[in-house]
Amino acid sequence: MAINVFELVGADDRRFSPYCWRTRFALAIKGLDAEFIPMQFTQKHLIEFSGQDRVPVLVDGETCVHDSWAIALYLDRAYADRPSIFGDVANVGILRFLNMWTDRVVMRGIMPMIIQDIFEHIDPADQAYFRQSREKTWGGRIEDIHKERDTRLVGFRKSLEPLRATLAEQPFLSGANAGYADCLVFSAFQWARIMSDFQLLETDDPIFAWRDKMLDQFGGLARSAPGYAF
Ligand SMILES: N[C@@H](CCC(=O)N[C@@H](CS)C(=O)NCC(=O)O)C(=O)O
Repeated sequence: MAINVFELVGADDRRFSPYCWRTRFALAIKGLDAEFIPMQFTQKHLIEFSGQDRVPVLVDGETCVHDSWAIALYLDRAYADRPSIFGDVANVGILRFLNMWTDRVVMRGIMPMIIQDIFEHIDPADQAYFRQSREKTWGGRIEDIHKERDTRLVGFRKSLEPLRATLAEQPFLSGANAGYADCLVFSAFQWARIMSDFQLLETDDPIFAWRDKMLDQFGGLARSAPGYAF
């Protein structure tokens, strides 16, 4: 039976959720196919059966798992005979840190810089919900938050210094080859690329070169998604 994954979709079939990208990459590492079912912000009834209102939601036969982190753990457990996402059990804690760092530092840094672009690239039916929920979270109007993005960019780039320094020493966070560590952090850049043409990175930044290599992993999975080509 096929694995189904509910994921967020914007206008023009933009599959932009960074969390759903983590699940796409986890499936790619395992070499598993899945059917992706698009859901707009205002179509939460589609995932009501999961008992919560966030995507990704993965359905595998009788099993339903939500939360990209829980999904990755599930896939490694359920498909233990396939390539491992986490590798040694000792990696789980380190990867959890990277999961959190991506959410709390990288994505929180990016969000106010691309908030207006996201607003403009979601389906018009979702815009009122997005405005109301995000303006509450960010404490201001989307248009005002947007105006500060050039100022925020300086601090954001500085916040990436540990990533930059690491990638100056080795090709990928996982070492010689890309692994789930890379997928976690890259998911934030993929989210931005799909919804915004704002240049988050300078082209001579080692992070830019790494991001480019990540676009080509898994047969060009990330590059082939509708988004901005840079
Ligand atoms: N910790 C969760 C976060 C899931 C999450 O926040 N998903 C977003 C999509 S990017 C969502 O469903 N948002 C719906 C909303 O904001 O109403 C995970 O890793 O899957």
